[in-house]
Amino acid sequence: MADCIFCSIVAGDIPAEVVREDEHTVAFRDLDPQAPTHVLVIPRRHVPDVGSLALEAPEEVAPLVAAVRAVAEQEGVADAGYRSVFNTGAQAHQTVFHAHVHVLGGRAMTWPPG
Ligand code: D5M
Repeated sequence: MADCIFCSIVAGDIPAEVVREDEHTVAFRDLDPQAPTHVLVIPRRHVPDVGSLALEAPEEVAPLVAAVRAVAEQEGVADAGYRSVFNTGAQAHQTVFHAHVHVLGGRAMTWPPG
């Protein structure tokens, strides 16, 4: 989609530190990391949020979640525990309207999130 920064990363038009790719997803390091490990996992398909992915392409939801797990294992944070976050909508601090999962790990998390 034109003017979508994450579509540009998927297309290879702008650089990103890609850590994993498969048929359905791309995972790359967040520009503004909030934890020692902070990776974004996105569907290649442009949809604004994960709920839209579930409606438009439900067969791509499981690969997205599996990619989150694979990234956590690859980054060495799976055993200690990690957080997966879908910010959905402006009030929830979604700033990029291409579905993405934040994978955060490498430190103790607090609850509730801010
Ligand atoms: O999270 C959107 C996240 O996307 C935010 O943590 C910054 C990150 N971001 C934005 N542009 C880039 C590029 N070009 N590379 C890597 N990371 C990026 P949200 O849940 O929408 O607030």
